[in-house]
Amino acid sequence: MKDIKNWAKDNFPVINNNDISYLDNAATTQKPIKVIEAVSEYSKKFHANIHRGAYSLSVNATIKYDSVRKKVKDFIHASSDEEIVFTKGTTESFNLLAYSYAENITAGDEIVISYSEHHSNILPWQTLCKNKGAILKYLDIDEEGIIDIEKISDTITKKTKLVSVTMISNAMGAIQPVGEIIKAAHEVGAVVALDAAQSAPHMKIDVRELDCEFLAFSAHKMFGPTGVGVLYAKKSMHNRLIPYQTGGDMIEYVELQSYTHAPMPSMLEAGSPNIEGIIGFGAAIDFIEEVGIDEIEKMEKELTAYAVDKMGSIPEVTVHGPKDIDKRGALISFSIKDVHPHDVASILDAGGVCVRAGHHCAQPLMKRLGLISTSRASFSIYNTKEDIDKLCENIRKVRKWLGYGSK
Ligand code: C6P
Repeated sequence: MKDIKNWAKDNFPVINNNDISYLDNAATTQKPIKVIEAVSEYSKKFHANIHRGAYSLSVNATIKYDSVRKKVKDFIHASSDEEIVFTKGTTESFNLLAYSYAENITAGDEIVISYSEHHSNILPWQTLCKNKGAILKYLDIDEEGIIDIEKISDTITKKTKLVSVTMISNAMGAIQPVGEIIKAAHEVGAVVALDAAQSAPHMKIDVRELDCEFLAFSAHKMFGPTGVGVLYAKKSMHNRLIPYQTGGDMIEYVELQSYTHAPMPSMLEAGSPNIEGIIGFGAAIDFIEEVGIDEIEKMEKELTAYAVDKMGSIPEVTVHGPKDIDKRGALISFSIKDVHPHDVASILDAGGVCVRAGHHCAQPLMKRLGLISTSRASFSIYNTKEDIDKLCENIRKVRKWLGYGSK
């Protein structure tokens, strides 16, 4: 990939059709033509409901749909297709898990998450703890947003039954020490769920190497359609889970007053799924495989290092999160002295730069770090140093625009 700018324009219609530097990839990535065409081709030529029809159109749709499950399985190095549950996204994956695993939690048990979590990995556990009389505990973080491994044993104890943490913080960019956390959890017999929403698009995920029991991520943050996600559930956990929703496609037999459910993964996939979205997700995985996940990680690391340096040298700018680039994912949360992040985002927008501003759905994290909100630039493989230069050029204008003088 020599000329990324032209490659990006050739492959990503939104990048080609807008004169912008799109730096909100942690929120959602743009879709390559291949993904758009896969959805369109499926809708034009192959669409039928799956797992139902005796006719070949439906059988073929089922084959295409199930082939994506295999792609996802290979992508995260799971052991079997049965371990891959399709959901609407990371948020639904955690809600599903908290509901479906609830039978294993009783009063006085402890569930451990961290200050670094997105709300979707907080609220489902709050609800479960309230319903069961269990206790929700938080792993502490340092000032860079990294989970403090020195304090792990204060929080993960013999009472801990489940630990759920993010691999990369969407708000601070911190890569979390999940290896140590998984080890500590397993030592006390707890199971581990990982939030891979910000890691699956950027680095190799190997669930067997990680040795986690559950893992969640969203297709739309990795070049796929919105409304599609995954919950990986290790096979040895299947007998601990109960159906999340009931209805079509998740049953074996239905009697007047009872039913028996289908085996995994159907047990957790009630109703007609987002078939075209899942087909598009398959094309997104193909796209990532073509570019190469290691290549993506390498390019994004270079870009992030360049951006940290460049942004950090602008007076009045504070770059939040890890200083060590090896501990940072492909995103930078930043503040400009005396300027509200929403003003920053609006002024950058006027200069053709898209960044997110706010609490990034991570209010406990922001509060823990003494922040209310930040601006955030997040990168993907179609971004270039030119995008970072444009970001910095416009950051330099922000305080001027607001009448703070030339800094
Ligand atoms: N973060 C962001 O701009 P959904 O919305 O279900 O696809 O993903 C939820 C989610 C869960 N965990 C992490 C670490 C995330 O970053 C997100 C989504 C977006 O940061 C939207 S708030």
